[in-house]
Amino acid sequence: MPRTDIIKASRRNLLKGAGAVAVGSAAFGASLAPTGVALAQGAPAAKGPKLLEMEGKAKLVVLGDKPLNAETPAEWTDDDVTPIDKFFIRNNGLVPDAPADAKAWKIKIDGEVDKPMEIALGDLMSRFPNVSYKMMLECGGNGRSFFSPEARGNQWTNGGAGCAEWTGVRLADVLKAAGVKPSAVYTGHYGADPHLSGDASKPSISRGVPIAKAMEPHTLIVFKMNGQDLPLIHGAPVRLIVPGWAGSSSTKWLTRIWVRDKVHDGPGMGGFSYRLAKTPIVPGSKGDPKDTVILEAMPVRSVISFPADGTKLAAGTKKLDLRGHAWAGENEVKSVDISIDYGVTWKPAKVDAPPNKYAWQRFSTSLDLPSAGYFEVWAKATDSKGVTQPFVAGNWNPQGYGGNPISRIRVLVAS
Ligand SMILES: Nc1nc2c(c(=O)[nH]1)N[C@H]1C(S)=C(S)[C@@H](COP(=O)(O)O)O[C@H]1N2
Ligand SMILES: [Mo]
Repeated sequence: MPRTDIIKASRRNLLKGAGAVAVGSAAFGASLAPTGVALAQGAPAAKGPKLLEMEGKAKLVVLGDKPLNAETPAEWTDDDVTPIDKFFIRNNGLVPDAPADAKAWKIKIDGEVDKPMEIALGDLMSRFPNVSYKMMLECGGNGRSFFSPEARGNQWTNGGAGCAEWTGVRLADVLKAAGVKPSAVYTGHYGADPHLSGDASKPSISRGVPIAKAMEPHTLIVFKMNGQDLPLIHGAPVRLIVPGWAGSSSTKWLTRIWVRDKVHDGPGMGGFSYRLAKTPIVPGSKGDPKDTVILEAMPVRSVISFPADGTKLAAGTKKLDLRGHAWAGENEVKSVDISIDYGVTWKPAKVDAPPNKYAWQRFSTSLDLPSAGYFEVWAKATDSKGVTQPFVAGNWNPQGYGGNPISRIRVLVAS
């Protein structure tokens, strides 16, 4: 009943200043300085959004063109399995050409293994058991835009994450077939995407994971996404999915897994890349790469998928149905609490069990709205270790990892 219209509810439309119905973009924008009281999570109003125009993809919010990075608006995270067209895109280099013969695509396994091998994708698919799981892929920089002062990199809100159904073979099965030596410590992953400079000898990025994570039964070499052949932009014909961890080790266009006797040192492993401050540093300070540690599992996070930020509700509305998703890296989400009074009081939402480990979890509730007027709805997820989302992005670091403040939307009940 009560939900009349969405006042150009999406952040994109708010930013465009389109449709100043009842509550205009200016009214919202002005109250949302990072240090202000109202902390609802709109993107900075100064930067107009650019929307993705790509065949097979929805109009995602483009954060950068070269390399291409685009995020999923919160109101498009309502599906239990993120459709391919709504799934975020994160590239560090250029997109390689589609292979003429996907089954002939070769993957090399070498380094600390008894039997180094080069296996064609077609053989890999038939030789090892195929498994499917619904699992999160989340960019290490998801939430970066919530840091103050601004941290370097793509200004993701909460849209650098999605939960797709991935089909592939277990990396563990392939590594076991190659015979992992006791000296194995870490993996180093390589993809076929050319470096931005066009220099094909330079990997655009090459990250890896500790051997234990590589052997975890949900870490997959994947060739299908939501039951379809992997799309080129998501790594066709074959990629890694290292669920729950920073997405950067989920190498697209996979060509090689180098099993190493030490922590991998490819591009994206050093400096401040995908690293957190070992001890807290002064926000905005230069920092020292020596005082950082590798970002591994992603922290607990929630996103409100319904209603959209900026929704205007009809006069007399007393109830608001709210939905969203929450996830927590290696851990399960145990609770999600909702506040409509800036964190003074909290009400637990219903949280569904995940279909399998590493899938996001649905939360839902019905809220009582005490009056007409402006409300912020805040959602705070807590994981199985008791770790909860902070009110603000803390533990500032130069490239902005680990920003997971409670999620927020704004609604206006007409009077
Ligand atoms: N070869 C290759 N693999 C890559 C990347 C890349 O730039 N090149 N980006 C990584 C990063 S940082 C992320 S978050 C995910 C994004 O995957 P998606 O574009 O399918 O959403 O892919 C990872 N795999
Ligand atoms: Mo990423």
